[in-house]
Amino acid sequence: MSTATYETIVTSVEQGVLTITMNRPDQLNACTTQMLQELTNAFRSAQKNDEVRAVVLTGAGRAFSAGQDLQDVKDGVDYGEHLQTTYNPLVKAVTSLEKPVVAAVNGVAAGAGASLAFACDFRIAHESASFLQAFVHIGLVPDSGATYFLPRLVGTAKALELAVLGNKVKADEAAQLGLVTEVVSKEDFEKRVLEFATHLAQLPTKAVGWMKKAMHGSFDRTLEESLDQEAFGQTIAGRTMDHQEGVQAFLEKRTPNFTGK
Ligand code: T3D
Repeated sequence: MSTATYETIVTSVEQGVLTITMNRPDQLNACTTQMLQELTNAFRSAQKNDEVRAVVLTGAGRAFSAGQDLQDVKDGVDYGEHLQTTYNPLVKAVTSLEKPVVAAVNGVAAGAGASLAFACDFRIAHESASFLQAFVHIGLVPDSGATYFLPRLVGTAKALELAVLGNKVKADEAAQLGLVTEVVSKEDFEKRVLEFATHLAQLPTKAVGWMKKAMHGSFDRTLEESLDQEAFGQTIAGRTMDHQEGVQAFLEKRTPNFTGK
């Protein structure tokens, strides 16, 4: 793991799970340039660290993230350039990480904060969580992957409705829409997130990493290309120790002990 010291995020590793906490609670974890760089570094370090087999992204305090810190926007900045150097590398670091990523959505996720949650592989929502495509309220367009992830999660019509109307989607509605994996009560939230992520960290990590890559690219491929991709993936997975362990455990009628190798 990188020994980098972070100022705007907190990281910890427990049972193979790296938890990254956005830590600007007084600003609802709104993203400054520094925080975006630190988040990107943390996700890139997770790729290199064999100890890490799953990642949780969450926020300190009552919010997941309110998106771009509107106080941290410099006069005359080109937003497109800013996105290309901050949010876009972060979104790519999350999606290209060959390990599962859970957004533990502990409260409101607005603007690019919602996009970040959508870029994760799973979303566990606290009962007070909500999602807000806030961009329209300040005359901007969805960014940080929202136009990619949202239609894939809820369909084009609903994605457009959420973007144009900018209404807040509460946790239960988010679950009905398929935006979140599950909604958890405040009493059980932390325990459930760790339980869910620990389960992910005990899976055959290389196979899971490959599944993530294949599913993300799926809509861009023909059936023929998908079949080729699957055959290639199965060659790789078939050579892992985790595959051997999975078969051995099945034959011995026991639970497999996957190591991520
Ligand atoms: O830069 C680029 O490249 C462009 C990229 C843009 C990406 C984007 O994310 S654009 C969208 C930016 N985000 C927003 O527009 C959301 C703004 N915030 C809100 O709409 C609301 O705060 C929330 C719905 C998220 C929460 O509402 P509520 O009522 O629970 O809390 P609040 O009272 O509005 O906020 C609490 C504090 O957080 C408050 O500070 P104060 O008054 O206590 O000192 C508020 O100003 C601060 N805060 C909330 N959001 C942001 C923020 N400070 C800076 N930036 C924020 N985005």
